[in-house]
This record gives sequence, structure tokens and C-alpha cells, in this order.
Amino acid sequence: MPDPSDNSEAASSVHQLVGEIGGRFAVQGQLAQAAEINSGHINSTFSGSYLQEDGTVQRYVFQSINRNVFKDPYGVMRNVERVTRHINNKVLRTKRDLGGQTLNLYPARTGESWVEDASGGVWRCYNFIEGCVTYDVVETPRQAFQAARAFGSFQDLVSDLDASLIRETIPDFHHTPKRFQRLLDVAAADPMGRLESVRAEFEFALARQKITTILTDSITAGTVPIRVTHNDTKINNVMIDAATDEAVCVIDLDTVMPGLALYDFGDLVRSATSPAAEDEKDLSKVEMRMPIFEALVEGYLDSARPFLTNEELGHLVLGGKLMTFEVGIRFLTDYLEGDVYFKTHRPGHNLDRCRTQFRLVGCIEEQEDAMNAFVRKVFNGGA
Ligand code: GN1
Ligand code: MG
Repeated sequence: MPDPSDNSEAASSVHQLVGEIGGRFAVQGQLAQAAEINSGHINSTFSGSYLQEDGTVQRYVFQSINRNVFKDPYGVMRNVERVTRHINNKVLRTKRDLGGQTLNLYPARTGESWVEDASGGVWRCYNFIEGCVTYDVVETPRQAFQAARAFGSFQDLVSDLDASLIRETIPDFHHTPKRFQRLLDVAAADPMGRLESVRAEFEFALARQKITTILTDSITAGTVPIRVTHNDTKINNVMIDAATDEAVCVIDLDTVMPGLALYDFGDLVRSATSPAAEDEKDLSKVEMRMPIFEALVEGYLDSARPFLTNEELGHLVLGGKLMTFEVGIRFLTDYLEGDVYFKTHRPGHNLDRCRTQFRLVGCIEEQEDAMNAFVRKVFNGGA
């Protein structure tokens, strides 16, 4: 039986950590409660509830940036400052105050938007978006529609932000051929001696090498435009109003960089269409749910149709297949390397994740024609 004192010890160390970090930001009130938010594979995230003099409680989010992943955390913060300021200025100009329902950085007492801890960790503080939930698995077409529309609106809101001012926080983040080459290099070195045990997954990847270059070739040919994009449009990166199931705002802005609209739409297809968790071990649960895909297309086009080109529209399904494949090879690479990038919570975690992604690629391949037919029907105005 686990020792119950372990839990309370962990809770009190979380309380102490949030107390220390929170005290360095310009937040008001007395820290009453602190908790770790265990979502996301990269950063460490905590919430702090602060009791105000009038008896109300104000919640904040504190997040430390993973410096192994983000080599220039200050560059990340400059981007986040720029993007949140841009969005907030525009949203507040066109709508009335949304009641704190956009992402805001709270300043540190130094006036900067971050603090550094004793071990060099860089922290920021955001408002806690109240009354919202996030989904790791989409339950209804409405949620899918809302999430996709929210990411389309996000792209629209940052479309007049000068892309040259946005730093590339992770160079070549969605350069699929480079991701593929990295898999080959790590497999050749096989530092953990794991390659033999993933032969089937490795062969699956090798058999699809030729799809990796389609979008990078389009970029080179100038047929798809580079935009400011979110680049991590995982379904749990959109806050959904718990009462109405309406999308309120998108979060996790660390990878906002010049990219393709197709990466954003593609990662939605990857993370929303399957009813199975990303790390589900029972692969028979993985599927590409057509009604969810259709809702993603409709929601995304509802906000993004005015600016998307025909070339982009023609590649929406490919974007979904490619992003699913890309994340699959990233999980496989990390497994072969010894789980050094993504946070893992059990042995073989990255391999389990890779397998769901590859299964989903297979499901997309089976339904690709029907998916493309639906996109054509919608953009010809026939849905
Ligand atoms: C990571 O941070 P999080 O968990 O939202 C990763 C994404 C992957 C995703 C897979 C900076 O996203 O690229 O698609 O895991 N983020 C980074 O679940 O690498
Ligand atoms: Mg995230």
C-alpha cells in the first residue's frame, strides 16, 4: 500500500514551489492552494489559488519552460509576449472585455514576463481560464468543430503579425524529411539496443519515406504560403467552456512560428479523430472517425476559408496523415534514443504512443479518398 504521507509530502512541496515562484510575480492575495497540472509532454505546469481580501479566489498558472526542448527560453518568451499582446489588442478592440478569457502573461516583480529559479529554470505566469475544460479525446463533433474553428481564428488573428519578428523557437520543428533523417540516424546508432524490438514500426516508417517531402517540396516550389501558425494544435491545447462546449481560447503558444496552415489542421486530425488515447495499448480502439473529421473540416473552414488557398485546401487530408506520421516517427526516435525528449510515465510509453500514431496513419490511408471527397464537397459549397 502506498504511504499516504508521500502524497501530502508531494503536495506540500508543490505548495512551497508555487509559493516561491508565485511570490516573484505581481499576483495579488494569499496562496491558499497549489496543484500540479499533469498535461502536456514537455513543460511543467502548476496552478495556484490566491485568496483575495474580499474573500474571492483568483487562480493563476505557473509554468516552467523545458530547456532541453526550448534552447532559447527568452526567445520563447519574446514570441509569447508578442503574440498575446497582438491577440489581446485586437480582441479587446473588436469585442468587449472577454472576462479574462484570453491568454495573458502576468508580469514578474522585475517587470519582465518571466523569472528564473535557482537552477536556471525559466517560469512564466498566466491567468487561469476559468470554467473551461480540455479534452485529450474528443467526444462529440461539436467539440471538434469548435476546436478547429478556434485554431482557424487564431491563425486569422496572427495573420497580420510580421513573421520575420517571430523567432523559430525550435528550428525545423515540422520539417518532416529532417525528422525522418533523424530517425534513420538514431536507428543506425541504436544507442539503447532497441531497434530489433521495433522492427515492424521501423519498417512501417521506411515504407512511407516518400510522403515526408511533399509539403517541404511545396514550400520550396512556393505553392503553399508560409504563415504564422500555432504548430502544436493538439486537441488539449484548446480551452472549451464546460457549460456550453464552446471553444474559448487556444493555449500553449511556445511553438507559434512561421509554418504551414496544414500543420495546424493536420495536428487536429491527428489528435481529435481517434477515440483512443494517444498512449492506448489496445490498438483495436484506434480509428479515424469520419464524423469528427467532417466537423474539423467544417469548423476550420468556418474561420479559415477566407484566407486559405486552393492548394492548401487540396492538401488538408495529407496534412492530417503527415502530422500523424511525423509525431509517430518522433515518438519512435525518442524510444530508440532512450526517452530523452517527451516526458514518459511508464516503460515503453513512447513506443505505445508511436504505435497509436502509426495505426491512425493506416486508418487515414484506408479512408483517404472519402476524406478528400468530403473536403472537395465542402469547398465546392455542397456540404
Ligand atoms: C508535445 O507540449 P505538448 O504535450 O502539447 C510536442 C508536440 C507533439 C505532442 C504530441 C514542443 O506537445 O510537438 O505533437 O507533444 N511539443 C513539443 O502529443 O515538442
Ligand atoms: Mg501542450
